[in-house]
Amino acid sequence: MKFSEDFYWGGAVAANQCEGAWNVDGRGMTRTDVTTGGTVNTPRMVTFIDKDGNKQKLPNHGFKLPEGAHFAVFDDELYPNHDGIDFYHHYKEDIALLKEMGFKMFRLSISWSRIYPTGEEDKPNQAGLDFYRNVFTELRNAGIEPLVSIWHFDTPLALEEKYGDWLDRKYISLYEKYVTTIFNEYKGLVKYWLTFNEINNTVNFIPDDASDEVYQEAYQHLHYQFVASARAVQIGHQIDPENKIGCMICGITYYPLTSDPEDILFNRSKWEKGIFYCGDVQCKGKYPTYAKRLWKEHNVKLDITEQDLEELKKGTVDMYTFSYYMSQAVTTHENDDAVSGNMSFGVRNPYLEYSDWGWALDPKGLRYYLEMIYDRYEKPLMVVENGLGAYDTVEEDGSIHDNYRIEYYRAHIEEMAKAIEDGVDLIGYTTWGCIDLVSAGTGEMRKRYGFIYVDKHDDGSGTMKRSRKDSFYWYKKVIASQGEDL
Ligand code: P53
Repeated sequence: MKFSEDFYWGGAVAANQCEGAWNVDGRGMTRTDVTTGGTVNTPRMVTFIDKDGNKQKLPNHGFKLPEGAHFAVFDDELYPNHDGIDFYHHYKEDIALLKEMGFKMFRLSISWSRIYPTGEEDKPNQAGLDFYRNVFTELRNAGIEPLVSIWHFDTPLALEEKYGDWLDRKYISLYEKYVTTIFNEYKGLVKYWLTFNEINNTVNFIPDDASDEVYQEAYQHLHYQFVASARAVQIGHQIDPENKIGCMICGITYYPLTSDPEDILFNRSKWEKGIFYCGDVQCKGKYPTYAKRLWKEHNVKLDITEQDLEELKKGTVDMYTFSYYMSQAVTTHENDDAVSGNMSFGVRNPYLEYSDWGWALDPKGLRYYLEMIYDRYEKPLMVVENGLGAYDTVEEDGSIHDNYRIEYYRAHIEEMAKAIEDGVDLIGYTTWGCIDLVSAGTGEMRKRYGFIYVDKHDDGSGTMKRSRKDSFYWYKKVIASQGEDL
């Protein structure tokens, strides 16, 4: 038996991608509420009114609100996250389906702006607190352990408009207020927490030729989030010593395309900047040696106080969790074979196949990542996102034969089993989008990840009816056999 009896098999979603009910029960807005749908080739756009009162939109990736502008929702645009898959009103039915699959853990996030609509209220919004209490209670009754992301890209929009995107120290105390509220409120109901989803995206996805100003803001943004995360770990432990609080890193396994030493060094800088930088601070409690070199490369000067450094030391995480979808080959050489997808994901690796969205399918890269990271930190690990975004076809009788998804999961679970045999302390696996939901990158519904199909489409139509794909029955069997019957 490679996977222990208490291994957390499950799945994951995020509030803004599944809940819908964007303006219900006092919820405040967040960036996704002003972000349109896109496709694999066309970016999602953020809508706003500029300082002269004109309607404008700019690509979501790398977006920064221009001086004097205000975010705005336009009548003639479609915002897929407004309705999501209406988990807000379907959670009982959804949790019943997860229970049927035998889930041990369900990862979901709390929407900050349901609790503090503008981020600056003194008192939390009771309706928001009640909603999550009901969801967590429902999960507990189903025998499913909740794993809660405190922040999944959803800063209250009012804060972003006022203070920029984590560009003000004020965020640390506002986040502290929010986490104190939820740790107190859900004490005894929730034990596993993640402070910031894919915290490393901020630097990892900066284009290589970005300006020093872009780097300056990204590293400063991250510094405030590191301190906020460290404060949350300390507060969470004070409120309930049983709490287990983790970091969450977007795990991409980087490979050099050639053996040219320049490529080897370039690859190393991808790991340092993109992957290790955040994990090192959050797991080891201090900035790594190479941080100074990274900052120098872009003339970055950070607002860091002595007190901040103390907080980082005291607030190291209990576990390292990460998402894993793909590896990425990188090179310093001229190369026309860039992977076309909804983001730049390096150059084509001739040994791998790619998803319809240009993501490299690489289960071995998962084992490599697990073993490398475990050796570096020696903390319990969880894979909290993994999955294949794919087009599904509903047959006339309503069945969905998603064999490609089953194959993807089978291969990744096999590699996790090898890592466990090699001694890695892997404690859980929550697959991404176990229920179909709105894609973060493209805003599409047709990029589906689920075991559970949701009748919702990119033009906004659909009954929201849930149904079981073939992978539903397969995953049920995998969980029942503790990962033996693949
Ligand atoms: P979608 C990029 C690369 C790897 C993971 O992504 C990423 C992203 C951002 O799109 O995000 C995570 O929906 C994220 C989820 C997201 C999931 O991966 O673009 O934590 O919110 O849905 C899959 O296919």
